Amino acid sequence: MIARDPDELLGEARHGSRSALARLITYVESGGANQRATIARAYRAPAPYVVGLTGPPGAGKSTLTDRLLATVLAGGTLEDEPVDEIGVLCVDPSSPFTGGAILGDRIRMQDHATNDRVFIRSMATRGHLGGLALAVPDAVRVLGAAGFALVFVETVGVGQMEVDVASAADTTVVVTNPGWGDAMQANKAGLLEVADIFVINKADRAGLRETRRDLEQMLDLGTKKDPRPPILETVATDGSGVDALWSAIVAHRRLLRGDRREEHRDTQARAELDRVLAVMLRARVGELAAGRAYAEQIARLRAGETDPYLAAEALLSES
Ligand SMILES: Nc1nc2c(ncn2[C@@H]2O[C@H](COP(=O)(O)OP(=O)(O)O)[C@@H](O)[C@H]2O)c(=O)[nH]1
Ligand SMILES: [Mg+2]
Repeated sequence: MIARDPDELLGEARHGSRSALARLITYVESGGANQRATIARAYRAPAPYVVGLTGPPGAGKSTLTDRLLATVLAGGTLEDEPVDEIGVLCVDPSSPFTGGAILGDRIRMQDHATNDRVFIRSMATRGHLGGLALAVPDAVRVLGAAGFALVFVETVGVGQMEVDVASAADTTVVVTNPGWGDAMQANKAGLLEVADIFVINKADRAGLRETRRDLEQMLDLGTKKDPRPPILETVATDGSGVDALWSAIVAHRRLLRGDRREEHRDTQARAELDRVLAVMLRARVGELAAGRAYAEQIARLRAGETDPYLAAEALLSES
């Protein structure tokens, strides 16, 4: 029987218990007293270094992650720090059955899913107020508290979620494929906001040059990132370009741990607080909407006696 107390579980997780670690992540996903106790401990431990891989379904994120795992496991260090254990969190809302997502990712990551230095977990994306995968940043911190120095987060890029998840990542890799110029144009603002590194995976396919040109153009016109995100080419299925990708990731990390250290910590702390504030405020809206004062304001709006701005101010000032 596993201990249920978060402190005890964390102690066990630090000593390598995967079931304790899995239980703690379930706590941060599911709410309640254990969630808060787990989170309270997790955020007091140093955060791991987080590499986010985001992109559409089928872009090759899992295959790339698997290759990157192999690279890190073979090297064993993250420049200055040894990497004993690596976490992988997968967020795939396009899969209606979490079970299916787990199975799919496990099959793709078969080489490493059974490696005892790798912990792979599929995160639920539903059940949180508006916040898809809200628990991902918290789960990342649980992994950090359990002693993981490096975590990969794989997420399907869809609008706000990719931005949310990127805010939990130190280095965000946007994975595209040849022929996706139009799809990228449609989501240009989101991509430019999150990408530290672009990867054109499936570089063995036609349309590589056009896609690179489209990406370069997009960066020419719109990037605010400094340094400009590099555009790399990979073939995840045979490993081509993966070492160069890892080098680019490490170079970005070096920047964050060096000159940008304070700025990066500030940005991350703000992202963490804003994320939780937004959720709490949304919950507050729900509470207000269930109240009597809200029903009164609705009646007044229907009767043409007020406007939504006045009504909202009235509700907020009463609460
Ligand atoms: N031709 C080619 N196929 C790839 C490459 N990378 C991944 N794939 C295939 O694309 C499919 C989707 O890959 P997967 O890693 O599951 O994508 P994800 O949904 O982004 O995680 C799989 O069948 C992979 O074998 C690549 O570089 N070239
Ligand atoms: Mg995948």
